[in-house]
Amino acid sequence: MAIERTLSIIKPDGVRRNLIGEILGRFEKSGLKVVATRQCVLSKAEAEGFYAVHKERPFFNDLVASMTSGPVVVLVLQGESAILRNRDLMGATNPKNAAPGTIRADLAESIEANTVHGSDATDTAAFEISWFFRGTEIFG
Ligand code: IDP
Ligand code: MG
Repeated sequence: MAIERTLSIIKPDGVRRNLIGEILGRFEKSGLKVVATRQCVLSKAEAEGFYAVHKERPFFNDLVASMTSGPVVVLVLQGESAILRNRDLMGATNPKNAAPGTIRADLAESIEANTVHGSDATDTAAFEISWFFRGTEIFG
């Protein structure tokens, strides 16, 4: 078991519905530490670059449109196995398939407006964290 860092984003639908505190509370109650935070509106270029891995997918344009539709809260979470623990807290991509008690099951509106992003592996976590934060902005 290793201490890891992972990138989380409270997506525009979550910020719009006043869920920032609810979601941060779930991370903190689970024992993950919030070691960096930033609120911003993603530009189209930032969202396209961040989600470049999905650029051939049919939902790519809708994904970029929804991620740029309002402010997001970008977080770095730190803890033992943080990447997998965050994915477990989030639940499945489609809220209809998400386990009860997960963020997406409890709070998400749809597969498009699914409220949170979370890195899915060590390499993507490193890329995604560096996309948003300099080392000196992370207080782990
Ligand atoms: P993840 O967010 O659970 O890691 P990914 O497969 O990485 O899921 O997809 C990134 C985001 O793209 C999802 O969170 C969701 O908002 C959107 N997305 C994924 N699959 C679909 C789909 O089939 N239709 C519409 N949007 C989708
Ligand atoms: Mg993903």
